[in-house]
Order: sequence, then structure tokens, then C-alpha cells
Amino acid sequence: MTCGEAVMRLLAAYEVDTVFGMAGTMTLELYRGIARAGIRHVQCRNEQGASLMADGYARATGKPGVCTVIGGPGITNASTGIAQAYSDSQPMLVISGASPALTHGKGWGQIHELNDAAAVTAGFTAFSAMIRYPEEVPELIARAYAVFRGSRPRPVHLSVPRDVLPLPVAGEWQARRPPSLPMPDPAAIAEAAQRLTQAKRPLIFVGGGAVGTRTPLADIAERIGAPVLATNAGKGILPHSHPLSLGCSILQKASQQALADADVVLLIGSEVAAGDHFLMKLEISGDIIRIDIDPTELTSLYAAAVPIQADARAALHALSSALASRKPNSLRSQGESRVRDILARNAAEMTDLEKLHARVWKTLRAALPVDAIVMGDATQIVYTGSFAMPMEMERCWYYSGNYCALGFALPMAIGAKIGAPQRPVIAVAGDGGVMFTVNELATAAEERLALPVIVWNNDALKAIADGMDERQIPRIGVEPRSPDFVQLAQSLGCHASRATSAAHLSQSVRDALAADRPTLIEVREDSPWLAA
Ligand SMILES: Cc1ncc(C[n+]2csc(CCOP(=O)(O)OP(=O)(O)O)c2C)c(N)n1
Ligand SMILES: [Mg+2]
Repeated sequence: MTCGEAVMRLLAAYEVDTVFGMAGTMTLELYRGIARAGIRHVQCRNEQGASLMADGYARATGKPGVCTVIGGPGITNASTGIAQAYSDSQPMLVISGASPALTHGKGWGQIHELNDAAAVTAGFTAFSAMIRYPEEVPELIARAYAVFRGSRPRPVHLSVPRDVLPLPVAGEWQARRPPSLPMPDPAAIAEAAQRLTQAKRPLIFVGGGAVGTRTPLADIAERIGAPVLATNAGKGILPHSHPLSLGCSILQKASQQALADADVVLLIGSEVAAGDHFLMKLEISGDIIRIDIDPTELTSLYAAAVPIQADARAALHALSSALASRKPNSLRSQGESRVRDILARNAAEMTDLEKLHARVWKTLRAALPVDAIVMGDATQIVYTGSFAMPMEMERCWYYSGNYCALGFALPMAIGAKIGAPQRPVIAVAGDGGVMFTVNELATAAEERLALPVIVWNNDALKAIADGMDERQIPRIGVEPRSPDFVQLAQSLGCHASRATSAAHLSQSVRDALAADRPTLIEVREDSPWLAA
């Protein structure tokens, strides 16, 4: 067996069933392994697509996404998707080729040569390592899974030189058992429970790290009467319809004010990234009880009065038990009326453009099943969607958020649909953003994915054009000429249409969810049917 084959057989032992990739001569032995290990290979059109698809797969399945790319341009192309996954704390394993080990750093002009590949990806991975001997592989892959399963998940990059991949490996490598997650300190939980019972205006703020905590979260919120605010990544953990849910409304003023006014904030599994609120720092004047798996977060920008380093699920179960033994403070109905008031003030402040976006979301919400996954690009309609698209379930709404890489939505949706084919998945991107990765429509067509792709067309890089207008800067480089999106999608093997009414949009989405291939649906911002 070659090292390349052994790598893939070992990944199969870690239950890897799919890799997203682009082959090259340097990675041929990995492909022998892919074939022999019975792993599905999804061929992307550019490595940026592969890393974003691997990320989408991870978000839909909860398992690490894997991509295989060549060194050099394979890695520099994949970097955007790896960095996006890093920013959003998603597990991803990137296996790349590299030029022969002997040549590294010598400037001999080897094909795909990259000075210090590990240094290139070090800034957006939990760790990046260059393999020198096949024997190093089992430990490094075990370390990658320790990151994925036992700590804050983040991407890992392993480069395997082209002269190491063909080396012989004797015997099968075994998967190693990953460590368990850190448990909360009982004293810190008792202190948190004490402070929460005494709070007059508590508020809970949940991020992606709180996924999987619905039951204890709802229990805690109800006992202390706390409104629950979510980041984009935390959207749906508490169902939108819950009377204490503020949804992901942190872009809106009344929600920001409620956070500023709370006397105790329970912040769970979130760095409160600026991509969710567009401010340097949110105002929080109350004490923060913070639960995070990453110890560095607990002392960061939003430093904790009560820092609890733990897995959020374990911590919230412990906190809900600790609160159960205390007398409820009977603030639930007050909390619910605070929520109604905040939501009403947010609604009253919506701009005309946001109201127009919200009409589209209303149509989409009605057309999509409750468990549909929405992958949103950095387009204005998605910013509005963060608060205007209600979610009853977690892991259903993803937005490129803080790293904010244009071109996120389509490949993410492809990866999600491949990972969870039984789930409805939809991509929403702007006319500017979709062009970054539109080539991957060919991948989606080849994979015969029933995937609606909404293109929100306002004939501009509008978020930036608006910024120029506001500052009286002439519009430069923000009005690219778009292709005919319908023709473009058709030529890449997709169905395509332009929405002509709300009913037509709704029917097109429903049809697309059951189609034999992807469907691009263009929605023009200036559609007469969308006007108020
Ligand atoms: C890779 C990348 N380059 C540049 C940007 C800066 N940027 C943020 S939003 C935006 C405009 C996007 O235009 P479009 O997708 O049409 O959405 P719209 O704002 O028009 O709704 C740009 C250029 C970015 N987020 N990502
Ligand atoms: Mg646009």
C-alpha cells in the first residue's frame, strides 16, 4: 500500500465518506486511495469551490468536511474557503500535495512550488503541518480529529510531498479515539445560577457554539424570563416562534439597546463577531456570564465576570439543573413582554428596502420546508434575512458573516446538499457575489442536485455602491455588467428562470426542490411585483 492509499483508508476509518477535490499529478496516489477506500469524490471547478463545499458539508452533517487539492495554486485557491471555515469555527481537513521534500525552500523552480506551505495556511488553521515520513500521518490525523471533536473546531491542513505519497506503508493505520469535551466547573455554574436568579433584566445571547442546547436553553430562559438573542450561527437554536426569542436581530437598534440595558448577559458559544452587527463593539454594560469552549474567548473583547470554559451542552444542562433547585423569579411574563416590545420597535424601524427584502423572505419561507438549509452570500437581502427570515430549527441558516467571502453561498449549498441529500437546501447570492463561484453550477449540475439558487439582482455591488453614495465618492467599480443569468445557468446544465410574481417565485422554488438538476432563479430588485 502507498502512503496516499493509506491516508484515504485511514480517513475512511474516521467515517469520511466524501471528499471535495481537484486532482493533479502530485496527488495521484491519494486518488488510488480514494478509489480503494470507496470514498465519494466530488470534482469541483476550482479549489475555492472544494474548500467551501467541504465547509457546507460540515455544516449540514456536523462531520468534518474534507478536501484534497494540489500544493501551490491548489492551496492558494482553497485558502478563501479554509479561512471562511476558520472564521466560523467549522471542522475541515485539507490534504494537499507538495513539491518533493528535498526541494522545499531551495527555490529550484519545482512545479507548484510554494515557499513554506505550512506557513501559508498557519494563519487560518488550528494547525498546518508538512509530512516528512508516512509514519507521521496517523498521529497528525488523530490530532486533527482531537481539534474537531475535543475543542473549538477549526480547519487543519496537512501537506504531503509528492515523493512521500508513493512511499510504501505496511499494515493498516488505525483511527484513534478523540478526547472528550471539557466539562464545566460546578462552582462557576453555581455562581452563574446565583447571578441569573438575582438579575432584573437578564438577556441570553447564543452563537454557533450553542448548537444542540435547545432544551436546557429554553428551560433557563423561561425560568429567569430572559429574552434570547442569536447570532446568525445561533439562529433557530431557540425556535423563532418561542415567545422569548428575539431571533437574530442584533443588526437592529432596539435589540442592540436591549443588550446594552441588560444587567446580566449570559453569552454562550459566540465571539460576538462584527459580521453579525457591523459595529466595532456592541455595548454591554451588565455583567457577562460567558460559556465558551475556547479559553481565549473568555478574556477577550467581551471579558467575562463569570468565565466558564466548557462544552455548551454540558454547561447548559448543569446550569438548568442548578436553576431548578432555586425559586423561579417569576419574570417570565415580563421577559415575554420585553420581547414583544423590542420586536415591535425593530419592525417600526425597518427601511423601505428592508421591507422589500422581507417580502421576498416571506415568500421563500412559505415555499421552504421547516428543515430547509439556507446558504446566504454577502448580499443586502441576506443581511435583512438575518432578522427577517424566521428559523424554527438550528443549523438551517448560514451567512458568510465575519470572513464575509463573496461567492460563499453556492458552493456551501452544494456541499450541504451532498452531505445531507434528504434536506432541502437553497443558496441566495447577489449578482456580484454569485459570479465569484458561478463555475460550480457545473459541479451541481453534474451531481444532479435539486438545488434552487436565488440570484438577487440589483445590477450593482450595492452594499459598496451605497457606501460610496453616502460619502459622496463617485461610483467606481461597483456596477459590473452581469451576464444573462438565465442563459448562463442553462449553458452550465441547470434549469433557470426569472421570477415574475411572488406566486411564480414560490412555485419555482418548490419545483426546484424536486428537480433533476439545479435551478437558478433570478429575482430582480426592481421587479414591479415587489414594489409596495
Ligand atoms: C471576496 C470579497 N471581495 C470583496 C468583498 C466586499 N464586498 C462586500 S459586499 C460587496 C457587494 C456584493 O455585491 P452583490 O453580491 O451584488 O450584493 P449586493 O450588495 O448588491 O446586494 C462587496 C464587493 C467581499 N465581501 N468579499
Ligand atoms: Mg448586487
